[in-house]
Amino acid sequence: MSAFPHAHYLKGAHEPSQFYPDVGAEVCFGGRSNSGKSSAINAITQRAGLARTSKTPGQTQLVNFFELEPGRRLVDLPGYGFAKVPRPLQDHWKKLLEAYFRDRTTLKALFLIVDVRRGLGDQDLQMIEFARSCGRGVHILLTKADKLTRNQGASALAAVRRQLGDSATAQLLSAPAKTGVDEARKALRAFLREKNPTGDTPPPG
Ligand SMILES: Nc1nc2c(ncn2[C@@H]2O[C@H](COP(=O)(O)OP(=O)(O)OP(=O)(O)O)[C@@H](O)[C@H]2O)c(=O)[nH]1
Ligand SMILES: [Mg+2]
Repeated sequence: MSAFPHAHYLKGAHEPSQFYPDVGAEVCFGGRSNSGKSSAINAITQRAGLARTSKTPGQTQLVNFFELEPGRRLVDLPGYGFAKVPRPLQDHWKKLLEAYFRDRTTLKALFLIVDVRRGLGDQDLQMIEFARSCGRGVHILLTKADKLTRNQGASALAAVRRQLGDSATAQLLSAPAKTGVDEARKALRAFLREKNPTGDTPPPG
């Protein structure tokens, strides 16, 4: 049984004007190209094929909105760090992501997807810093944990936690082995339940 049996794709946006209406609550999935964002989304929702995965980096080219439950969304962001994406498009994505993080009132948190074998790169650190400066929560999913031994995974996680301090939480994840999937789903649900200061339910009276 899927954790989100009614999850479905809403739309992709190439411009802020195409963003899905900003009501309810959402969590976005960002990170380097090919780090496993789309696979993580499918594993966490238990919906194979919900987000499109690929061996070719740079596959997710739009800000893709998915509805998990009424008023609760998950957003798959284009990945960064893929050199073959033409410069003008990279600049366009950067502006698009900045606008999204700055202005999106329903955005509760960034789930930052990092290949556990690579660790945090400069762009990951910039993304964490930027999300925090916009008042968003940050949870790191160290993916592809199945590529490391249990000990190697544990020490990679400890290193990332030391590096992050209180600025973010972190965990290991493997999409094919399903390790860490329950923990990630719990974190996702916790962020989506957070009270929205701008309110999706109007105050009484
Ligand atoms: N072994 C292993 N492979 C994984 C895992 N997660 C993703 N992959 C593989 O990594 C590749 C990229 O996965 P995607 O989920 O498409 O990555 P993405 O971050 O969405 O990529 P872009 O949308 O192109 O930026 C695919 O070949 C996946 O099968 C994992 O946990 N373990
Ligand atoms: Mg993707």
